[in-house]
Amino acid sequence: MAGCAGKAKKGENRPNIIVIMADDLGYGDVSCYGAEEIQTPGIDRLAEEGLRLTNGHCTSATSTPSRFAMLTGMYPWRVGASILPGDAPMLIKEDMPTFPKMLKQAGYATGVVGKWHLGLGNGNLNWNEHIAPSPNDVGFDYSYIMAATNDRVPTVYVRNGDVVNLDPDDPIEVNYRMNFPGEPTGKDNPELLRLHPSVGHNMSITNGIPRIGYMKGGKSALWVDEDMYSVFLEEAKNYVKKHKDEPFFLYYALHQPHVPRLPNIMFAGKSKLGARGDVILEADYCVEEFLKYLDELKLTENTIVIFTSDNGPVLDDGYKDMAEELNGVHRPAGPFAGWKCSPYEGGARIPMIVRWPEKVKAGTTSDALVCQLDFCPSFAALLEQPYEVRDGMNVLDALLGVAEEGRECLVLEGYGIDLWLKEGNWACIPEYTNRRGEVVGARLYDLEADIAQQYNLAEKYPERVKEMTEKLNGIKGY
Ligand code: NG6
Ligand code: CA
Repeated sequence: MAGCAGKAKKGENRPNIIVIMADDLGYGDVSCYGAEEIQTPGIDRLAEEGLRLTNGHCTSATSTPSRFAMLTGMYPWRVGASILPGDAPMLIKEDMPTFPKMLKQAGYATGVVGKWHLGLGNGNLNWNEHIAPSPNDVGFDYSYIMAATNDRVPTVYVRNGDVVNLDPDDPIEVNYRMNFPGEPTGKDNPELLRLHPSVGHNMSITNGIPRIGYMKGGKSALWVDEDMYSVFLEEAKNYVKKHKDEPFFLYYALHQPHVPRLPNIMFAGKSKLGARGDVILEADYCVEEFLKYLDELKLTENTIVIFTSDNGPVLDDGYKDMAEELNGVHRPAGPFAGWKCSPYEGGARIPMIVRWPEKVKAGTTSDALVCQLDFCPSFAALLEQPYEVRDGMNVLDALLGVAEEGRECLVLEGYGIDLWLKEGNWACIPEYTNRRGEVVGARLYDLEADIAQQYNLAEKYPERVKEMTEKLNGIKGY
């Protein structure tokens, strides 16, 4: 494969860089990764025109930690990252090196559209005033985001640190501990709901959907879930249009297929898999339309588009949306064991496709071990930008399909600080003490012989468990 990529010189060739990140999309949810029950032609187009990585990882089996790692190049458990509420303070410190800051230094315009989930403000957030820090204080020139997740309040968009369409006479209040007097909740007012929770999700109600957290006011600013796909798609398109004549970076963070799964009428009922399948079709449509728009603007050739997901899939994630009942024989995590939140391949091995027509050979695949953690150091190398490497590595050649090898090892994370190590063919989850104080024995899997992680070989190979545990502890401690 040598010869299909070369290093760009500073200032000579600065390709646009776009990271499209889906939310909770599994390895097996995409037809170019083997899904048969659902077709994703938009995402498949990227694979046909680029490199499909089959051993690509997010660092973690949940959103906040994975996104933190992608944007900082640092393992998220170093800062104790975990799923954040909608009113959490900004997790990325203003003095931390970030992917967008590195690109700004290289002369790029930088924007983020979609799900943020990395905190805003410094605590005691007032949603009615300008919010800082926001993404604009950690490297993005432009941001159009939802603060956390689509199941968490406040259910409003925030543009460059200001709530969009807010009426000053109807201020927003948010509280994650207690309700505001007189405000209905999913728990007390099930008659107001059009989608019921299966677990949690019983606090404030927006658009007939109960959420996590309490919120009051801001009526004119509330989002409409069924329109979110188009709001973010139009924002993403406008961003590239505005910056088409200069190098730009866009982090386009899709909200699908995270709960609540509320497809637009264009997609409702269009998959065999119920609402979860429908919103995967919706996400795929967004990718397809967005790629067509890059064609229209003649940006396709010199733009690196990476498509990926923030963690593995889940069926029932807290709403009675029939995802389990209608799943049939579909395998959202593909051949892997585990799901979102679990310390197995299915939690953190996700789709990862790199398209760059100028440099990456079309229709290729690679099983090099790579991680979203590596995006920043790798592109810093491409652009010859100084970058203080912490945990991410320069695996540029693997990301471009020039080298067959990526990393030798990678630390991954389930839910909470539940770390495991992947090294070559081996996955090791060291012995640990769970929240109930019980000791859970070590687990060791040979991924080459046992991709579904069915056979725990820890007792058979205690030396390997010991070595891998020490290695993991060493990485934790450095
Ligand atoms: C969990 C929520 C889940 C989802 C997840 C975050 C409950 C019972 N579960 O706490 O629905 O919101 O957080 O998902 O509330 S993530 O993809 O953003 O990490
Ligand atoms: Ca997620």
